[in-house]
Amino acid sequence: AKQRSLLLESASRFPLPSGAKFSYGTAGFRSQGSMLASTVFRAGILAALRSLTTGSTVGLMITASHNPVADNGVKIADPDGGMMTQRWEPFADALANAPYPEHLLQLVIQFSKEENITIGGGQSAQILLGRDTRPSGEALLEAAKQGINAIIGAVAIDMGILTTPQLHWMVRSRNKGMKASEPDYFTQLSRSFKCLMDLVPKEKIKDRMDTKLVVDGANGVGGGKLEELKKMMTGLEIYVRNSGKKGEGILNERCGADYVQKEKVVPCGFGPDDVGIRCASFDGDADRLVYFSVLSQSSDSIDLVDGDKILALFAVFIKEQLSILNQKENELYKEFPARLGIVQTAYANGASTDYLKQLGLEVVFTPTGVKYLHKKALEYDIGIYFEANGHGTILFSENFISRLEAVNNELASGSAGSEHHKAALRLLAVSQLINQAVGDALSGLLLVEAVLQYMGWSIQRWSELYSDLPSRQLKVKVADRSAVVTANAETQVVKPLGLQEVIDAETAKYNRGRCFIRPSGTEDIIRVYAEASTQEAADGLAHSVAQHVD
Ligand code: NG1
Ligand code: ZN
Repeated sequence: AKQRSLLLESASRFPLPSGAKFSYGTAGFRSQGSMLASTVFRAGILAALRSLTTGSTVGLMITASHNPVADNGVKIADPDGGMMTQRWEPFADALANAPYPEHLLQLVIQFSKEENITIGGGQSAQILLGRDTRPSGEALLEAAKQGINAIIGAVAIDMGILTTPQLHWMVRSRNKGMKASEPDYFTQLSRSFKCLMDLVPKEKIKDRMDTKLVVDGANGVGGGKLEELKKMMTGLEIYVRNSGKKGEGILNERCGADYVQKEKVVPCGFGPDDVGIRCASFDGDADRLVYFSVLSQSSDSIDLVDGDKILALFAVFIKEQLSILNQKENELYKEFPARLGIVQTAYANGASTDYLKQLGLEVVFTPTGVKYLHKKALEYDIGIYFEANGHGTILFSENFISRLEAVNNELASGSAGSEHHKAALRLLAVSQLINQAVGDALSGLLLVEAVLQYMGWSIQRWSELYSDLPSRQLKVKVADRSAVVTANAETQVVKPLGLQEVIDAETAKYNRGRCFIRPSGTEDIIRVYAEASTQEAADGLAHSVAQHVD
């Protein structure tokens, strides 16, 4: 009875805006920040129930990533630090759209019954809260707290302003019983980075490439965090622009990873003086990372080094370490089998997939959205996944890590300092550096830098691993995006009937043509992607297919 009145009373403070329809989508709820108080309040309830039923800490992050500054959003991190289980998404949607407090209460009662969740039975729930730098974030955080407090036994812990991956990392670390504060995060990243740098082969150090790096922080949360992390590190000369400090510019406006990747032009704050220098862009909540270099003094064109190429760089490095571990001439040689898997989506540039397959790697595809890629990558000893837009990470299985630790221990006594031993140490350091919960621009950046030093590669040399096929992405506004249904990792249209045949016929007209369409999970549009041997051809293919979507 106490729970009922508490919930009803709290819910009455957060009325649903009229005419709104919320959907958990690809990456949580998103909308105009001013529309979201009721949604975030309800997400607080959702997070509390998720924590109660798992008996572990969960996370709630308030961010709209690369979207405009007036937008905001909310998503839940599960106990392992990953995205909330998809099984709960229908309940999340129902909760977010319940018209009145009574409906909300009924939904909570009914769902708790179905999921065997006992509220007020003395169990406790713990929810870590984080938000990015958006102005609407503070009030929304308060709404989340009230949602959590509306469930008896649930406790909100405000972690302050964070990058999305920091919050996911904290949830994961806390549930593993490890240190989980922000200083712990910075310490883990800087230590494992140093470890990798110390393992750079001596002969590579003499022709060591430039250590200078300029980072576009999208005027979001990542720039400031990088500046904090920088204080704990040596070996890199990092300059941050679009850091989000007052007066420097607007969040995600003409800057950031999404802008750079989609528009392929120089972001705000960068220009002729940066020609040839290694540059990187974060998105607004620092879970995406792309690199680029400014090509000429006179134009705004860039050489984009996207998520696919970051993936290729990591894959080459990991594969090399695994082959060192498996060299027969190693002292204490033992076979060290490891299943290495690469996960991409249909947006991966065709040239990247060809390159990875030529290396003999196993490449698999999933639908768009990190939740799908992450799940697939978990099936391997080492799973590397990246979206072309720069969201990705490397996952190590627990079994693999313990085998690696065992090898490391054995070698540390017998042949410490051997190549064999160093390869094991490098892989262990990577597993510490790279965020195991979710894609993370900060940790990804440090790994890219360490690997470039190891290879002795400039950004130009890295970019030449393969040349991207020209591509074009278009958005088509439609009355009902759910009319388009796809299959085979979104590469085939199954509804409306006949549309796939049209796409096939158009695609066949182009050399190296590839084209697919899919409904966006975050915007009210259909996305069209086309690739072909020239830019004109890719544009032509995308536009002709877009006409048939309308
Ligand atoms: P949608 O709107 O479903 O295409 C976009 C990105 C995804 C992912 C999500 C979540 C593209 C083409 N799509 O999803 O890769 O990052 O946002 O932020 O970039
Ligand atoms: Zn993001």
